[in-house]
Amino acid sequence: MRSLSGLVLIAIVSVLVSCALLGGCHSGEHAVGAASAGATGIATAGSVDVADAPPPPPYFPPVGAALGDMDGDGHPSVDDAIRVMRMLVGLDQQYIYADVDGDGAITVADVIKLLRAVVGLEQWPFGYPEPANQVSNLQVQAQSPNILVTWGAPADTELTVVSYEVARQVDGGGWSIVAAELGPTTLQYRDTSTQSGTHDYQYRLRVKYILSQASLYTYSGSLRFTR
Ligand SMILES: [Ca+2]
Ligand SMILES: [Ca+2]
Repeated sequence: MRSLSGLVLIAIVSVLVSCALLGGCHSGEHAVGAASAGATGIATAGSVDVADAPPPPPYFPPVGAALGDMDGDGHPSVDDAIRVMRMLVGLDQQYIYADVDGDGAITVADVIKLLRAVVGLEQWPFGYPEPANQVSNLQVQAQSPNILVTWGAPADTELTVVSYEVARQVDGGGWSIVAAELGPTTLQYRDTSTQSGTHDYQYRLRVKYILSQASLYTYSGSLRFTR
């Protein structure tokens, strides 16, 4: 199955390389000279044997890499494009670095744009991912018999928020998720499952964004609460 997937990918990439060179699948008119010069680069890069030596998972570029630079070497390559293709066809988890045109989804257009950069038809780099910022002003208040958790939406990012995840710790024990997927417009959570007696509660919250991005956790202060 693995080698079949690899062959399919090679076939698809071959078609896309043709599209990128001819400009017929995307946008169009480019100097013949540029396309000819690029063709040499593609032929060389095309010798990568995907079927026999797929790149090792998890295919995530290092922090700070440019969009589309999936292997983090600072340059666009067919290998980068293959990694985006693998996400596109569901072989790997999708990741924001593969969204080179920044439209919030990984599509064939991203692969074509990347391949066009490989042959010099697109300017490189395409830019950098938006930061997956944390929430602001996380607060907890006693509203007996519940605890109310409130926060502010993350600032300074254009990334689309998918959901918020809230977890709770009681008396310094382990963290348990009390709300896994609160909607993107939600800015509070009422904890109705407080325990009887007096306990110390702490909450942490993270933002889940599109394309498998998540913020770091934001931690509340500790609240001693009696029910
Ligand atoms: Ca690269
Ligand atoms: Ca895209």
